[in-house]
Amino acid sequence: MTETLPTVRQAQQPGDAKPGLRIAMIGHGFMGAAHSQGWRVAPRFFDLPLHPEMAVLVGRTGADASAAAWGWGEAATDWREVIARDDIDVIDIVTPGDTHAEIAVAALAAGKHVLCEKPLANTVAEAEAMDAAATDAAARGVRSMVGFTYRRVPATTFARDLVAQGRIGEIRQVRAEYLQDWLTDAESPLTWRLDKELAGSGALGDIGAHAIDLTEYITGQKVTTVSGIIETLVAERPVLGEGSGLSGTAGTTRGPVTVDDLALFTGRLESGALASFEATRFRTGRKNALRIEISGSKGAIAFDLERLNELEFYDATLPETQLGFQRILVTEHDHPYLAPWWPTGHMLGYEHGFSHQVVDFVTAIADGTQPRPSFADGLHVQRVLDAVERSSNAGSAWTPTGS
Ligand code: SOE
Repeated sequence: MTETLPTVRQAQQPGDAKPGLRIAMIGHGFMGAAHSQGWRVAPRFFDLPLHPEMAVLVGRTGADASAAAWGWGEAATDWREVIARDDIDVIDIVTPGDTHAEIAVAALAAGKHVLCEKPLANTVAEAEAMDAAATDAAARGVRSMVGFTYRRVPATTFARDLVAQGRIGEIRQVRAEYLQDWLTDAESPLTWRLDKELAGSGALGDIGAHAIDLTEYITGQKVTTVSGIIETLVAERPVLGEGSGLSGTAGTTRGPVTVDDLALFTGRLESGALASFEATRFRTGRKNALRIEISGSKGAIAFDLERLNELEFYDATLPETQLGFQRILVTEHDHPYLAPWWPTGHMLGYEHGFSHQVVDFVTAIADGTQPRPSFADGLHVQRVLDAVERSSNAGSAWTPTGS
């Protein structure tokens, strides 16, 4: 069969009449690199209604080098000055969680659309303030979205579609886990993700938040009550010597780890179905395994981020002789987000979710609709995280999430 190649859209050419959308990104760690890739690549492959321009990269130190490397027009050091500029339309927040609320609330008040990395904030109170600011801004046509990027992996969106079409029937059980192992070495240093002041929580908020959001996204149901336990496995580590984030090196003195390393919890969905969750950065050998398995009355689906182009689907309505999980390669042009990419069978990777995130956010801005996940969705996840911590403190008591 002759394969029709997708039309690859070239970068915006002079004379292309699309209105511009000028972006300022605040922060330039690992997520800054990933978001930059999204902003740069999305308009080259997708026919966006507005043309994102990578205008300013903001960072207290070293932003010049990152801006040059990732293709931002200029670098700046003061986010308040950048938010006050008339030539900026969007603020993209990729800083540690302790600054999300202050930046987002200020940006929304200044009439800038805001994309904010997950988890939305470090506390429920901060997330509530952000949600209130977002509601107020929405009335003025200003949009906001939280960066739960794994919703934008074609296979997870396709899983959501199958569930919505009733292909697995009534949901009876969910197992969701996010497993990494980058902290198994007890001598790896105290980066900001191990500091409660900066990160809010540990594995729970960093990666457990993804497991919660993905469960709610695919099932279309919220987690209403939880029972959990969180634990710190290595209480002290070398302080940070050189570098930062995931690539920081160990210094000579030691300091306390103030966040959880492992979070185990069960939750009830709106329908009453039970879900089990696990978030750990200590699962030896698992590098980035965000896995979800959903069992229903008519079938089941299973996804693993380490094999992100695949979705397992079990159709229990087939004759017994044909039963079995089928492995669907989610690379067809008719699968979600895939039309403008490569010929059938040619895989996508981690970074494509960030382009899809840009597509959805920019489209919503142009259409004047509320993009999802909204700050209200982010606030809800924050309440689930908070309920897990409260449950753990109360000896794993069942604790309503309040949503
Ligand atoms: C580190 O644990 C991390 O980068 C998370 O912060 C991201 O949200 C996740 O996507 C990958 O792992």
